[in-house]
Amino acid sequence: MATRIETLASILRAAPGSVFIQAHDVPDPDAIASAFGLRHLLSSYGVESTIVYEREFEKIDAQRMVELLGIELSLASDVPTIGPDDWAVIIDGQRGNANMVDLACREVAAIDHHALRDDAAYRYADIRPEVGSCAAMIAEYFAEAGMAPPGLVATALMYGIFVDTDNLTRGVSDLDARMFYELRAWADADLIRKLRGSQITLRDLAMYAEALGKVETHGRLAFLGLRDADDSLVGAANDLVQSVDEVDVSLSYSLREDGIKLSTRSLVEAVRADELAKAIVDGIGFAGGHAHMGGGFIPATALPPGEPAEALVKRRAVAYIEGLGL
Ligand SMILES: [Mn+2]
Repeated sequence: MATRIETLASILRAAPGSVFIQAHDVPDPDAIASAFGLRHLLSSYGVESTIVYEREFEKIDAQRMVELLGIELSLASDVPTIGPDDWAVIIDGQRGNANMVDLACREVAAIDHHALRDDAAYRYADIRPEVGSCAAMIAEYFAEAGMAPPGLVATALMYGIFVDTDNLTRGVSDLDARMFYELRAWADADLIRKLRGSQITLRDLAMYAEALGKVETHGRLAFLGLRDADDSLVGAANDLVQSVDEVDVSLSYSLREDGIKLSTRSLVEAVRADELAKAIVDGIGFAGGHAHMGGGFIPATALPPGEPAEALVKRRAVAYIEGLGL
């Protein structure tokens, strides 16, 4: 039986134009690592590809990862040749997601670990919502093909697993754990340690310091309000709130000119983080995620007049939690 990478490569060989690997907008370490690994795999099977993404990464570890591991990737807007003859593999996301810009090429394949969208069809789809990281799926492609990943690829994949599973504590599947273990043989532990040492910048730290003093709680639900924080910082700050002993479910949000960005986390089975995010944005925004982590956005233009945005998201979060009988 053909391995996954053989199947994908044989489909892509028929591309009339170039092959692109598209990571989601504002790519995170898992998306970057997965694209990096897939590019190497495809190249070994005679398919050359270019990694593209939309909207620059925000967190410093993603930027350091690209620099330290020598990962080549381009902003889609810097690749003006993308056209209908080109084919793309979407990685760590799916066509139609709010964080996946629609490029001019044809999206023929998707490799992802988020919930399956039923509105897209591909020639090749490997979508496994039960896996904690896309990087573990790509690591498995190497294992299945009997290939040892190059050291830098293994390092990237290991870091991707690390970040998406919050240090192997969130949504970890057997595959994540097994691949993490296998990658240890080739990954560079010093580089992983360096990346761990570049989580936030001094500017981020100042923003955290200000916001953390103002965390509010409602029972075991906590709120953290930020101003003009970018998407990844909202999530990272929320992880910190989630680590507080008295907090089971946390909502962090950032008020921005274009709207309000949300991040949700849950430690308890009774509350799904993605459902909480969807309940907050219901009818006025979009949201998604997993059982333990979610996110969403309400555009400023959709915010109903008469109620401050902060009050609205808190009120809706409390109503949702209370509606669950908690
Ligand atoms: Mn991911």
